[in-house]
Amino acid sequence: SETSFLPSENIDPKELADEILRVLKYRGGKDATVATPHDWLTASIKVVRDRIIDRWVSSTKEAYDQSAKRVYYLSLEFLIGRLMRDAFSNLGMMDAMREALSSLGVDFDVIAALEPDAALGNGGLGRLAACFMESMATVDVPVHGYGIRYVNGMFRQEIRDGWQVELPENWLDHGNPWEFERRERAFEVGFGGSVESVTDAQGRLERHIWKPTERVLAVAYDTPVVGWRGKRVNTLRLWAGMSLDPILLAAFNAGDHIGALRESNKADALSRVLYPADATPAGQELRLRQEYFFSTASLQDILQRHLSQYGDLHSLPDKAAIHLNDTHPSVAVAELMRLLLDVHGLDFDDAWDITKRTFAYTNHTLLPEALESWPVPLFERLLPRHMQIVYAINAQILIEARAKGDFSGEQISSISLINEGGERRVRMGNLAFAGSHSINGVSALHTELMKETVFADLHKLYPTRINNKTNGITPRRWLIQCNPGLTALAREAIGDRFLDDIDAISDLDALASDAAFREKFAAVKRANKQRLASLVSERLGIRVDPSAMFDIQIKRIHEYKRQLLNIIEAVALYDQIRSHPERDWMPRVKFFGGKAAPSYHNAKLIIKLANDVARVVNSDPSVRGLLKVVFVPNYNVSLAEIMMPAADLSEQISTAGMEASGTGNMKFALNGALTIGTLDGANVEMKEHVGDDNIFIFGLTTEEVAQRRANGYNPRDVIAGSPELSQALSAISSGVFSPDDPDRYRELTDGLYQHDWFMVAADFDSYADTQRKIDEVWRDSPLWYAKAIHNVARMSWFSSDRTIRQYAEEIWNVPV
Ligand code: DL6
Repeated sequence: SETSFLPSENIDPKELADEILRVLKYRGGKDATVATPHDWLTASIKVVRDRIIDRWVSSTKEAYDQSAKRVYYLSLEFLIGRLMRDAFSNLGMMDAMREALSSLGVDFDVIAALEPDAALGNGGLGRLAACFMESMATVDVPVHGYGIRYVNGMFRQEIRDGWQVELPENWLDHGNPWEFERRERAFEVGFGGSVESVTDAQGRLERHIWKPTERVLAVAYDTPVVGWRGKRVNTLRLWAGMSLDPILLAAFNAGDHIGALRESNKADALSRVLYPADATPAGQELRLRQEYFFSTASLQDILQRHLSQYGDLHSLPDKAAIHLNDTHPSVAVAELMRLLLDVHGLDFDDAWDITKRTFAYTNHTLLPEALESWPVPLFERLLPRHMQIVYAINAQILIEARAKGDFSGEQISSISLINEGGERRVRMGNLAFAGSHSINGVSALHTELMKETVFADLHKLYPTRINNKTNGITPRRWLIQCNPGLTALAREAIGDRFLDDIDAISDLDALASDAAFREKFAAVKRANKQRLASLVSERLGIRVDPSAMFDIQIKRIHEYKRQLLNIIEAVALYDQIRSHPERDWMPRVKFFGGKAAPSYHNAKLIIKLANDVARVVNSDPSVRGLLKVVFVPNYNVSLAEIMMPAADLSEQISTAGMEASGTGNMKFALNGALTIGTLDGANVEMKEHVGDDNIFIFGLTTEEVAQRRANGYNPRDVIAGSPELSQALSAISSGVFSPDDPDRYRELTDGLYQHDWFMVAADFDSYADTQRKIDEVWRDSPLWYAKAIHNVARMSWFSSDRTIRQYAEEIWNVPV
């Protein structure tokens, strides 16, 4: 009923409480006296889910009835986090639900904290996919998200003796009340085998038939995704692997009980674990299998839906926009070609035209090590027909390039889908580019760099394809829901319009000069900091003072993101505070959080260093609490929801040219943190929006980084010229922070002296100077909060609603 979608004021908490009890009893088989907190959680989710289902059914029907063009968003990662709060908040039921539960003696916050994070992603790319799903439901774009239902998502990080330890995260242990298993929606997925050529009576080739030797099933699990005020509900369809023969009975009867489960185990493996690699290579056969598994299942599903509605595949590009989130699903280009050629009997030119008009691709990184490519022998063994198709596509694009006449041999080989230098490999980025009509970067700078670097030659061949779509974040999760204090303050000050149209948040700008408003704003920030301080005290036993500046760097641990620069600066500051006790230091807490890829040695060492520095600094009485360092373990979406609103200073300090966009930078600023950052990724555009005075930019630009590298950068000289840096590095390398193993960080510091690829030394002085300037602004709290308010007021352009509208209009050609 429509009344369910009115704001909470119109929902009677008493009726809601009765409904919860009914669900608990008839769908959970329990009554209130024996219900565990998990039972209450499940019942609460089912209550909101029921309301969502009504809209889900009507959204799906509406898209069908209107023959609307649908978007299909293929992503190997969806970093969703918790869903319950999102759903209640989007349906305006939060207050009523709190009251209803409390009348039953249940604390909403306690059960909400039990919901596991759906961590089906590594970092930025996966979280962007989750923000996009929410925004597409909000701005009314009909979409199916497609991915894998990993049983073990992102690992749980524990810190033992300062080191990262990875443990499996079993998010499905208590079942998943959000999802619907669709056994009837299952598709066969093949691997290996051979390709047969079928010829006609005259011996002319008619078609190819792929005869795989391995076959498994992909079974659909659907989760409804609800937009703001429940306007539209879309589907996230995740595939799970299932064996065609769950048990080999003959083997079992012959006593081979383990072997009897072989097929089943192989199928399970496809959707068992998320590869925990972010911007680091994950070159395992299983990974390629996962990529193909979810790509083919999604395409078969899409084609079946299209055929049942329209009966002909020539109209596919008019009715379906298939988006490739990074190269992970780019084998779909070859798979769509195979389905069109071999299964549906189209000719090559038609199939290729349909493919290019249907696909679009987003690139999320320029890091060479993260650009996927697969050894030709592996690709050929697992996907022999696709290998033939890749060669056929390659022939086509190389003919086009040669026909243009102005491509050198070197340029032709960089366009090729096959890297012939050394071990022959299939370049997945080139395949995605060749098979798409649109290729976008995720910030203005990144898009320009794509044109100049990795895709320079493909761009020359197809100059209209590359375009920019700067990332965004959903303001529902990243403001309204995670920062109820600021939301309430904004509603009181400027009314409710911003809830529906985030651009209206700009009305706050004028209040930056209003002392009374600034004080209220500061009080909200302080309460958010207090919440983080309590968490840190409970979980880590570290006491931090909420009146100190909370300086936060939370993101994946990677050398290019330069957590090391931040830690070295902490060491330098520690040294300064002890050497100059007479100075009026501004108290600071430096927070770190993030996971390292399990095989990334230096990243893990950086985590250990942060913890070693924290131990020494935090226990040194001569620091007098002026500096604290805290590494918060197991950074995930839920922790981000607590840390973003608590930040005063946001660290976005990557080596210029290396961070494609960033989205954490946007979340912090929207929650009133000031940014210290390089001119990298979306920081560049943030600076334009918030104004030069409201952001702290330091360090080398992209061009300067390139120049320094080209001119033979010598970090040793730079270090020698900076007494602060030299001292900090010698403290670290001589074991001041690792007395139990004095050489622990020698390798890390030697790397800085020898090559310093990420320009930590080159940017150090500029970074440290900027930090001291920031101290001076912090000292002037009216000035600080005025800047913070400007940040909140000027961030609306970074809403993923804006990003999605641009995708819809400029790439997918669907109305919004
Ligand atoms: O586009 C989302 C996000 C960007 O904001 C980050 O700058 C970028 O590092 C991240 N990339 C990845 C992919 N790594 N790979 N492949 O997460 O994408």
